[in-house]
Amino acid sequence: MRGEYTYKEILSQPEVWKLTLDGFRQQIPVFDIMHNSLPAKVIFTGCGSTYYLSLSAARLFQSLTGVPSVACPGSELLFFPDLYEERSKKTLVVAVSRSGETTETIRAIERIRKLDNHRVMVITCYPESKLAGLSDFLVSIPDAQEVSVAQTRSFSSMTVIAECLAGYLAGQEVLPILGQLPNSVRYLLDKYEPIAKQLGEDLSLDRFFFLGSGFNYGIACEAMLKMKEMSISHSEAYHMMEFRHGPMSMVNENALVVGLISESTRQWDIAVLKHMHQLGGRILAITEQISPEMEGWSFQVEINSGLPDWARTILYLPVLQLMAYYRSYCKGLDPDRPTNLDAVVKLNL
Ligand code: F1P
Repeated sequence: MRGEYTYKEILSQPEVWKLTLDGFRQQIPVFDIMHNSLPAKVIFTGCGSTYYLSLSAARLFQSLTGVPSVACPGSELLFFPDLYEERSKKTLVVAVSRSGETTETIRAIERIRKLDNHRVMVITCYPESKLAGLSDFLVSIPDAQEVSVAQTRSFSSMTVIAECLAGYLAGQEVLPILGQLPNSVRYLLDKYEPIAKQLGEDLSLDRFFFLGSGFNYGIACEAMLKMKEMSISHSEAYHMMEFRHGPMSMVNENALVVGLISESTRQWDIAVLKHMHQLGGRILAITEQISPEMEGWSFQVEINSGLPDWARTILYLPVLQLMAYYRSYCKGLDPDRPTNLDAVVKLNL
């Protein structure tokens, strides 16, 4: 059946995140090596979904540990290393890749390995992959592997690991905090599948905008990519406030504007979404707590996790994965097999 694997993989996230957290517990010695001597700089890198993951991970890592952290696509690190590398600084490069076989990421890491002062951590679902073989520190989550081409549970599980990494190295009580994620995602998938279906199957919508700031920007980008890959729809992602600086010209009654509301910028985020509603757009607000000011003009997903912004960020995504799945299916496409796309981009360079 079309989309069979994607659907199962999205719904399996509660169990797979649990296994991911168990795996983290077992791999704590890997992180302990770093605990006593944090790097002076961290570079997160990946391609496509795993670049977007890197964007959120870098924000998280810097915000929790205070260590300056940047994110870049594997190709940019390969072609323009001077923009990212500071050879005198003890640097940790975290390469993220579901497959561990993406050419640009591998090439970038092969270069990095020749540098003094640089260590490589790989986060992947394939411990036997070529990229894994290039790591000084390896964190693998085979339970999150997928049959589908578009990443869903692999992306979210690798994000959970990035949250664990940042939280643990920052001295947070990571497992009690992040241990709540599997139940929270189960609640969200159960409660909000009908909204995801309703909006996904609404073919009067012809453009999608995903807005999020800080930790949530990378997640907004990933939601945008799911909509594009699975359903071949016009889909864009922006930092929340950036949307007013031009892109809002595209808002009309056929637009869905999805706001990933952060608690720390809540009033600003709500103001942007209200404005987009006034311009005729339909609004989906994803928020920790619904407040009366959001009633009447938006669809709402209430996360209700009790978690801080940094720990909650991955919870914004699963309902949006379902929305992309339903739109794809409704358009007669196969969510498991996005147009023109393979699971790994391997280049003969
Ligand atoms: C990255 C990636 C995916 C994309 C497609 C091709 O792969 O670009 O984001 O959806 O499947 O590969 P990886 O390096 O994370 O395996």
